Amino acid sequence: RIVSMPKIDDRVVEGMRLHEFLALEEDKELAKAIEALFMACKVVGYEVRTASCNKEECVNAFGDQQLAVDLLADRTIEAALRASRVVAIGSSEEQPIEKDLGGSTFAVAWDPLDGSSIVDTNFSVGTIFGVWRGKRLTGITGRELEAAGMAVYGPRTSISVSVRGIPGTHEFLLVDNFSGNHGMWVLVQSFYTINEGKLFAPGNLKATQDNPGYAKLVQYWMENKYQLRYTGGMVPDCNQILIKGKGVFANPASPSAPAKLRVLYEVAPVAFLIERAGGASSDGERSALDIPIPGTDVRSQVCYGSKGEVARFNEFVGKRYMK
Ligand code: P6P
Repeated sequence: RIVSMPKIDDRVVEGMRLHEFLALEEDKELAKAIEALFMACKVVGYEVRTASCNKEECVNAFGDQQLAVDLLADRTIEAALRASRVVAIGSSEEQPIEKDLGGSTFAVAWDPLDGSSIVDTNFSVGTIFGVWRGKRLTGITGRELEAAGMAVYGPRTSISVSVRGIPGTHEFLLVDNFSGNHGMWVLVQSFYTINEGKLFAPGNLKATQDNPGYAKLVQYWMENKYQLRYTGGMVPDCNQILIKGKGVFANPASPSAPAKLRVLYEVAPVAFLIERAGGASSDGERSALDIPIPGTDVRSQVCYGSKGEVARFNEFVGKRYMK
């Protein structure tokens, strides 16, 4: 059942190269920022496969343990954005300050390696990025995003991206023909609808202990024989909703298991991708794109998926069980 069919852009075709896709974006500086992020993610994919997973003797400003590969990925992305000369401010989950990147036009937030705690088990991990116009990353919301993307470092390296001037969300695959340039980005599919379908990715299950609405919702999914697909990595667990064109991802909160996902680096950019693909997002009451971001450490519970699944999350869970 097609829930909604936003306008499809017939200029976007399977097999097109990244530079051809970005040529459709009228804002050439925005295209430059996206190109820099794709180039950085190509390198991060290589680093994930080759860098050490040893724990660094340090933690980030949020107190999270940092891996060598987290820091390497973070530096790679920062360097690429600085070299683009169009990014004024950058902030990452590893260095959650607003850093001057020497450019003029955009403010970029990124999670360099989301799910790095599962790199050692060789599960898929990813990079999440959001691009805003201007020179600040506080006092904003996801509603003002100019572009967002998430790279998935799995058996294949892909990026799902959405750019404001081009309808839909689009998946690019890194096609490495061993020609020595470490591969090229090729558009393999575009997403315009997220249908109702029985696939679920239930995060933060410990919240069912004191969030009865979530316990009821998980029971609903189980009783209705939904297909369980959950790895603990937000990027692959959310990207699958785009690829399969259906399903629901939830990471709710409860008094004993407070919200852990950060709005600036994770929740807002992924909400942009899902909603621009015809899906929905919610913090339990409203679109995750409307969550205010007064600071870099704002966290929120979140649900992504088809409109029906997100409505069910709002009905069962809402925000009545938050801390
Ligand atoms: P839980 C990984 O550490 C992460 O930040 C996200 O990538 C992931 O969705 C979430 O935590 C998993 O949380 O509570 O389900 O293990």
